[in-house]
Amino acid sequence: TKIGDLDDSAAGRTVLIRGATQAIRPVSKKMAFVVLRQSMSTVQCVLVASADAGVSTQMVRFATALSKESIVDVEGVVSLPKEPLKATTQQVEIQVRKIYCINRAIPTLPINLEDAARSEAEFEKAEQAGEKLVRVGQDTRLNYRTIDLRTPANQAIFRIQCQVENKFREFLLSKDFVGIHTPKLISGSSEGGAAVFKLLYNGQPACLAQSPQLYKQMAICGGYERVFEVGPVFRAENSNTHRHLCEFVGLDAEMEIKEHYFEVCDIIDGLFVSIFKHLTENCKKELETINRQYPCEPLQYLEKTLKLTYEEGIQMLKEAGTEIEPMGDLNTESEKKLGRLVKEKYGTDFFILYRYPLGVRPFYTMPCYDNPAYTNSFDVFIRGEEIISGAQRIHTPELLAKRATECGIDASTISAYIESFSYGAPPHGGFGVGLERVVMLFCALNNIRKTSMFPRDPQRLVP
Ligand code: ATP
Ligand code: AMO
Repeated sequence: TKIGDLDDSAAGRTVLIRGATQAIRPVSKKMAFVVLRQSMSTVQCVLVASADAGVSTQMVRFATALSKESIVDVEGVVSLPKEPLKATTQQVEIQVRKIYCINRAIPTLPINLEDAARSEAEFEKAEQAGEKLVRVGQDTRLNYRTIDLRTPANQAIFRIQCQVENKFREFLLSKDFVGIHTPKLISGSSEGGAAVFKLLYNGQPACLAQSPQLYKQMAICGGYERVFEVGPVFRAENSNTHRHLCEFVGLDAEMEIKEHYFEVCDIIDGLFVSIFKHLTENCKKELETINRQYPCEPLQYLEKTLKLTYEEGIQMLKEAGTEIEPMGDLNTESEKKLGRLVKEKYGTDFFILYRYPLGVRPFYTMPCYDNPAYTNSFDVFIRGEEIISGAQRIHTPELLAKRATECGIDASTISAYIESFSYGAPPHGGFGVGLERVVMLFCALNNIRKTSMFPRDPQRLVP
């Protein structure tokens, strides 16, 4: 039986449930409560010693001696509670007839699940009432991630993540994209810069792919008009921030462009509006569960995604008193401020900023035809933080080699990629999304480690 399915209609039925013992409350020698949990759902089981029910006092004693988080099988009869139960648990009880321990957890766990599941507001309320509760720090949670993952919010977060990934595939498949897989062991950098993990590949210097960039473009050169990939991305950047990981899940897409690179923006518009709608309409329980521990304002977005030029963005920041270098990159603080300004003016947490200066974009980015100091590129933001980068790409080998050299990349190290554009290459563009960032920012969580099941950051390689 699934605990989440138990409601009034099951009253009187005998059920067999396997679950984890979340809480054990002895009442007397003859009576005890055991709260059983399966993923996001819990149910209260009642043991009352009675000859009629075949429940002995030894059985009650056995149940009260179980350690928290042990795995048990319970056989019992579903009953309606005398008084309403907590809203977070199923509104029925199980009158236990038999209980078997399948696997016992150690008596004292390194973190207390009840503490790990509390919201900041609960801690503050308890403190004001003079109660001492233990806050479980981020590092401790990650050290004991298998326990931490059992909190309702964490159960919900990775279900949301799965839905985002699934919708990404579903939407792009419906638009005739083909799912591909590109190598993660590659010979050099794909984004430029030094942020690559180096290794030896049968004695030859190699590295872990910083993105599928070069290969997704080569797939377009290979005649696949539209491709996407979901796969790991490795960045050896020493970024100890709330939004950088050394390994994350990249959702990448690349497509032929017929007239204008806004065709890529239109795909992003349709894709993300469909993801947001799906989450809001079909993942209510998950979102409520996350909100209970991490309250947030629901994401505001427009039916047609707002697009602003980089210059308009800079202008808005200037008017709001931010000193800003017109051809430089926006720092995290300016991006967040721009997010707030855009929300005030246009009522959306989700927007596209396009036409970035050439100097702040990777070498493969197509310069604007009318003014090569700018590029046919864009970033996409949720709540003032970047979730996507994308652009039209250079599809002529001469310009590509020239731009690589200008950006300090030895063109001979990527000659196979550059040569691909000599054999007939259509105009094309694409984008890359960070999955963990989408979930973090959709749910307004404060740290990307909360949306990576086993995060890899500059300090962490285990568990
Ligand atoms: P992208 O790689 O597409 O640019 P990103 O969000 O990782 O995505 P970065 O260019 O790496 O963007 O950084 C954007 C901003 O984030 C930087 O301008 C900087 O302000 C901030 N940032 C990056 N790394 C760090 C760091 N280690 N510490 C503090 N801030 C950082
Ligand atoms: P970029 O480097 O901007 O672009 O990466 C694309 C998206 O990936 C996410 N991201 C990260 N997430 C977690 N930790 C990190 N260290 C990290 N770095 C980036 C962000 C970002 O928007 N090849 C291009 C994409 C393209 O043009 O198609 C690229 O890799 O959400």
